[in-house]
Amino acid sequence: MKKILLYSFALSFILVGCSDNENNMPSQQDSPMNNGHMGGGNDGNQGMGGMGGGMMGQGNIPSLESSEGVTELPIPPVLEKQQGQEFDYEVTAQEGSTEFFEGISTDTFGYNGDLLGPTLKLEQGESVDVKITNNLDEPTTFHWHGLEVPGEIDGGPHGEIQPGDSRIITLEADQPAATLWYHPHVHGSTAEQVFKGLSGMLLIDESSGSTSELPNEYGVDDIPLIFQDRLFDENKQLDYNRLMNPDGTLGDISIVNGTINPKLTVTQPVMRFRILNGANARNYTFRLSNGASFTQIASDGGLLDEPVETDALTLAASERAEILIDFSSMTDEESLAIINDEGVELLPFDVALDGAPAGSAQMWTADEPFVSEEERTMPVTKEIELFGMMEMVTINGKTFDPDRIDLRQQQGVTEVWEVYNEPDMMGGMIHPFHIHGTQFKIISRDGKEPAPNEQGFKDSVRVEPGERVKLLVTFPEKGVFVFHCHILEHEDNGMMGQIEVY
Ligand SMILES: [Cu+2]
Repeated sequence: MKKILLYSFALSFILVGCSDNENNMPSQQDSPMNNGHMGGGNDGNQGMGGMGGGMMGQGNIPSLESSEGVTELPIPPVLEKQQGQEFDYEVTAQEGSTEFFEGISTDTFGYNGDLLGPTLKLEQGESVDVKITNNLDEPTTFHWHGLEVPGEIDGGPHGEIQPGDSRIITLEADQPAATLWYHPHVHGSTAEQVFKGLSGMLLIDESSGSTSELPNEYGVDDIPLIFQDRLFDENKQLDYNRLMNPDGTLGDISIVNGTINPKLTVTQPVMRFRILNGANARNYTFRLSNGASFTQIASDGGLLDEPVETDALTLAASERAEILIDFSSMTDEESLAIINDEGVELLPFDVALDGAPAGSAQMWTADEPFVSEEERTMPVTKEIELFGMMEMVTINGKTFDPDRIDLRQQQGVTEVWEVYNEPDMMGGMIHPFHIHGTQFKIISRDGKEPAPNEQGFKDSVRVEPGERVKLLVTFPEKGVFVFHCHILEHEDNGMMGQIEVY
């Protein structure tokens, strides 16, 4: 994936269009992103249709409400390095309470706090010792989603930490700079623990010697955005067992970085956003409220082979993307927001550039295809069939058994996986397929080259009903890893298998 630095150019995407809130529906015109296989992930298209009736899974997708823009977006703090300890960082899962609604306390879970977790920042090539502690009343695990670590410390279902217990593990950031995250993965309770608030960002920074000119001042022009939807009961509690949907729990309340009704004050002309779809199940298609385009620069596992200019970005649960938005031509009077496909304002911006210099960011291009001819023509050696809905979900006809190894693959040896989403009589639904312990390449979707914004490393991939996706998979570390659907309720219902890397 050799990059040629092309030139430093001012992002000149024109921020035109209506600035008045009543006319901010997204443009309906097709963009390259929205053609073909990219089009199925719309918020309103969770399944493939034909799933009518309230009891039938996600047939009724609750609309989110627009942010009223009252609370400045909180930025998760960067986790500070410990001094004089036998470990560098400490991450503790704990109970807490959060005031989502004024004057009302909601019981939540968090890492080192009441909700979500601090951002763990590792430098490329760095190795750190992390003390993980479970202060919950139930077992949990600490999964480093997207980090290529040995199975033993991956924090999958075998990595349970019992209540009150701790463990020190060594995490090595031996992979490209990327936006990753961490969350629990205890079998049968992952969905509930994430729903209650356990998620945090894990960033791999470029090594300090790098010459990247991308915005990288955390919290200033480099902003993590964790998008989630939540369903509250009449007492404004996250009573998971009452509220959950076995086909993927969807909420009507949008939270960004754990906050309802957020807004973000923008002070820099070019902003980098690290977007995580941290929902249990909801698919998001992000747009700008004025229909302007933005630049996607990274996928799950790092920078794209080439940046992609687009006006829509679809992410299924657990997928990430990094984008640049150029605010430099905006006036203080114009309004702008990140919206979803229904025009719901998820994150309004308050632009206050105050004479900041014109924006620029260094772009690059690739001098060879992301997937080589040799890689593209390799034979399929692993076949995965995703099937079902609700409690009846399977991979290759089976549900998860922690004592069964489903597949084996040799460390460092690349194989082609073909993932097929078998439709059912209801049509089927999108399953976001995630493999632990690897950043893979998407070779093709139904034989066709993936969209430019999927020509970068991935650890999760949306698979549409009836679609066959070919992946180029290499495991750099040994151990037992799981692969599963990242609709967390499907995962808890057993839509998961195990691979032993030897
Ligand atoms: Cu699924």
